[in-house]
Amino acid sequence: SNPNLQSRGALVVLEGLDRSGKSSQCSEIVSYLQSIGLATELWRFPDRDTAVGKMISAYLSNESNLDDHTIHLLFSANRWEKRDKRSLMEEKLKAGTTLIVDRYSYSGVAFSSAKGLDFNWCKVPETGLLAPDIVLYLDITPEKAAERGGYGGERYERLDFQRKVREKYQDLQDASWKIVDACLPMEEVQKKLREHVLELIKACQNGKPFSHLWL
Ligand code: NYM
Ligand code: MG
Repeated sequence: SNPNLQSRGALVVLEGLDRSGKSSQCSEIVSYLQSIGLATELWRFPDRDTAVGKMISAYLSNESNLDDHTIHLLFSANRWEKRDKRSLMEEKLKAGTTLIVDRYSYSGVAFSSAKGLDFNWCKVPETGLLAPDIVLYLDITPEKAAERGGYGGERYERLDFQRKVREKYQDLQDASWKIVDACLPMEEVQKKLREHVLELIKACQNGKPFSHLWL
């Protein structure tokens, strides 16, 4: 049989600036898909529970300082380590589970290149990871994001820096991206995301082939 025509789950990535509403929307989509009987899991990067994730977490909370290249590679390693000898991500998808992923390689490139690291250099360590079937970008200006109760105390959560990150996100957009206005009422954002995801899940059930970064 043609492996390209195997039914599978969808790899859905949500991206956006801090305070764009990604995490809430991710949980919402997962609950919705599960409620209609679709096998779905919520993943997030950084995954702060792994050994590498703990180093990332310490860096983000300013408990440690790392060279910009070093932390970039740790974020990337945090995605690669989820493979752990086999590709857990691919196995889940092949088993029919849809993965809703809160941040992925695009955050890696956008945040590090916003610091001044070379954009193409930032993309290299992500090469060969599974490419998402769709990137749902929750678009918000940093000013509007900051109005939402302001930022927490983590590194990167500053207006001037978020402005640069938004520009880098714009340079990363490709055909797999859907831009959703994050300032619409929550229910409307929710509705748009659900529509995109349901259509995609159908395509994946019909055997949409996998692809890898960078398309
Ligand atoms: N971040 C996240 C990166 O700089 N590179 C990455 O590869 C990823 C996945 O971590 N400000 C940054 C973006 C966020 C911060 O993420 C923590 P979150 O979603 O706020 O926990
Ligand atoms: Mg954050």
